[in-house]
Amino acid sequence: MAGPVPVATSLSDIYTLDALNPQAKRWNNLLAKFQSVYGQNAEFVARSPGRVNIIGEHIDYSLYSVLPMAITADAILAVSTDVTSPSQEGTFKIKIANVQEQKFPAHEFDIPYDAVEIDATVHEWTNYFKSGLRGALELLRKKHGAEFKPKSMAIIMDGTVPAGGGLSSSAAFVSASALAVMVANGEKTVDKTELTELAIVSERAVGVNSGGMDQSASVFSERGSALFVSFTPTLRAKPVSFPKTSPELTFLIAQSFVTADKFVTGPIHYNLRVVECSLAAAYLNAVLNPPGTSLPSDASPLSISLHGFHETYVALQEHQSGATSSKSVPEQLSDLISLTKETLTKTEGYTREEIAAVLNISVQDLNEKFTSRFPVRAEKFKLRQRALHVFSEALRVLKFMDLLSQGPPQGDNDTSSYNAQLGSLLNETQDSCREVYECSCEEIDQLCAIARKAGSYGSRLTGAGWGGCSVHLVPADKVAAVKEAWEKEYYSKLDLSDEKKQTAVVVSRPGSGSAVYQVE
Ligand code: NG1
Ligand code: MG
Repeated sequence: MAGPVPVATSLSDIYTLDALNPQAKRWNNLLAKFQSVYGQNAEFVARSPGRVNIIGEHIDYSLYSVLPMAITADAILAVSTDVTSPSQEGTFKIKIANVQEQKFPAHEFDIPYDAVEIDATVHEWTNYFKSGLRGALELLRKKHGAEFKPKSMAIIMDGTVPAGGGLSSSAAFVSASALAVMVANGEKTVDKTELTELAIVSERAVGVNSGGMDQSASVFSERGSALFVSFTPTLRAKPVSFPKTSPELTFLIAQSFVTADKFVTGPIHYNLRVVECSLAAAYLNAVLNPPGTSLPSDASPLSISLHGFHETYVALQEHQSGATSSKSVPEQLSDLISLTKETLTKTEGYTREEIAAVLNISVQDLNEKFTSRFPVRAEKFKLRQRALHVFSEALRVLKFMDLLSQGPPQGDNDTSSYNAQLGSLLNETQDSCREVYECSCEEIDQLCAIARKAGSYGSRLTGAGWGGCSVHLVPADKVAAVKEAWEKEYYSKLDLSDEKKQTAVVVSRPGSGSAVYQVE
């Protein structure tokens, strides 16, 4: 599972094994495009998929474990390093084009060896490549020393993960880019953990202060399995299979066609939630731990997380009582939910002044520490609601994992009630996202309500929310009914092109993670 990304897989395998695979046509098209734009053959193709998150929403950046799975839609990059270098000393060349050339215009960059500049204030598709490039070069420089000279590259990219749709087109593109750069610069094996960690940090350069779920799912996933991703003490990804059930379970992904653009709304949505969670951790620490306790700096986007608070709190309690805690993690999380309710009593939220006073720092210091790198716009920070969502969602993930590992009761021919238990956890997640974390939207709520009425066990938003995609746990024999209900009650009311209609709903099967295919 850990270990290297498969680098030597031959491209011809894809065609011979899957001659009828619609993907083969797309890959051929990519290679033909490469030939027509650059007048030569690509050397290799790097691929990374999008993902759907099954459960564990908005908790990765608080360092709690999540359960996503890779989907078939992906980013593929055809690459050659046979590029005339720029005349300027100390630079290398990147030529990059997209299969959809109208929407994503081609670019050429001369880049200094040690300074990949990214302007996160403009929303430019090549920023994602550059962020993967920057991360990969940092790693390569660490490995090979300061005199390392990056190779020039010519690239054609094709992406099928819808942008702004909650299926993580960005992580697919960044991970595939970082992988492509590693291989272009001669790496014969690429370690999955290294690749994921660099992709996580890289993506923050594009302006979103994200957690690590998407990149982990994109890199580590294995065909046929979901992926349990933990972030502490180190990044770990474990494939998880679904038990056999009857009726059989299917995941449906339904687009809302509400585009949630994190670049526009980051300061009031995503990045604000990251700040609220870190502030909640700091606040709970200041009130509940002994005076002077500082939280350990960790891998979360703002270096202190609710999970960091959780661990510190439990350790200090144990220390005080002189015993090791006999409480299980679910019990600890239940305690934290009660403590949060008692400690963070203001439902209307907390001002900067109020928080700074409790943390015993100035408002200026608070701004410097929590809101300077990724600006946010808010008068009040809803610490109570955000912490409650995170602790309860972390608990739901553990319950879901427990159910999966137990499987349905032995000998049951009809596992409907087991299926319904899985589904109701997803429904609880949606309730919490809508009411407590405030990251859903009317359209997603509608899609969920329609699906449940037509037979879905559990329906919820997936990814960041505020639009984008929803995921539904549906018995195989109800898939048609759910699709029909959506068409009648939702999609037919939107003015959709045929192309959009076709991508509105997909049956998702867990797909495989990052790989490189050699073109011979
Ligand atoms: P989307 O919006 O689906 O890419 C985002 C974050 C994740 C995670 C989810 C919410 C990025 C790249 N990803 O996913 O890390 O926090 O929201 O669970 O921003
Ligand atoms: Mg994204």
